[in-house]
Amino acid sequence: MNLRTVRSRALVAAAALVASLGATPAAAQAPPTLASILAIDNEFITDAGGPADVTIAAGGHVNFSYFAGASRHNVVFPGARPTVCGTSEGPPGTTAALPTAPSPEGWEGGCDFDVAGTYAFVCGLHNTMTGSVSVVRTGASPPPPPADLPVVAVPDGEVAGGLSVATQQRGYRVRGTVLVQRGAVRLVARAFAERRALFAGSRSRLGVRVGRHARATGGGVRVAFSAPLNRAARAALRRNGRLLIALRLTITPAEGTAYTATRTVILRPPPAPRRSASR
Ligand SMILES: [Cu+2]
Repeated sequence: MNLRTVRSRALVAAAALVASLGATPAAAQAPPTLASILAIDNEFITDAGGPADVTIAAGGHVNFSYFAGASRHNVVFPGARPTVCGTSEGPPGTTAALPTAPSPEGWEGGCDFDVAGTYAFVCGLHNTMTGSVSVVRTGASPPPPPADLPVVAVPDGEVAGGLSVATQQRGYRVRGTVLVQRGAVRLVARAFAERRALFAGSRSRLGVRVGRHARATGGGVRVAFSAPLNRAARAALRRNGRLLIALRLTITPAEGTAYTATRTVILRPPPAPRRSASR
């Protein structure tokens, strides 16, 4: 396939992403929490077709993909490294890993960036293929912590347990509660949806992160979490009337092994405000 075809395919995909995610925010607005970088032969571009230098808010996520081409590419961070990349953050059954070696077309993955800074990346095969992710701390105050319920016990030897997530939920957030052992320091809830549910024309079942809630916790309590959906997921929910979410919860203790659990949630839009009062 020639370069022109590759580029036009990439740009069509990019246009779909942009359309779904909404316009690029003006300079005065808060940076986005999601960006996409596409590898084509042989350069990185943004989903809008520009140079692959993106700015996101701390805690944000960048998707990397190589949809179509005749070469091999990957993404290497020679300096500062993202907080986490790859399959460990995807729903079960997906293969959203960044390839460690330059790889042929058809891969897709992503990374979370929790720490402010500049993250340069380069293709492992083509040193002229470069880009960067600038991660900025936003002035926005974190969401108010949900009220903690009374102290409870967690199963012996476990960081957390008693995860409670309703299978069917309404609204633009994914909610749940979990018992957290004293000493646990960080809870991160991530919501994923299939790309095909989000973007018109996509048949990909790869998971795209559509929501996230991170909070510190001293543990010893039942802790609530509530991950708000991003714009693309809210639009998909309105459009389709339902959205299948894979909720992945990670609780990292001060020491020892992190607790992870995944639950599937069927989200429906919030009740219409002018519905009949009979309940
Ligand atoms: Cu390359």
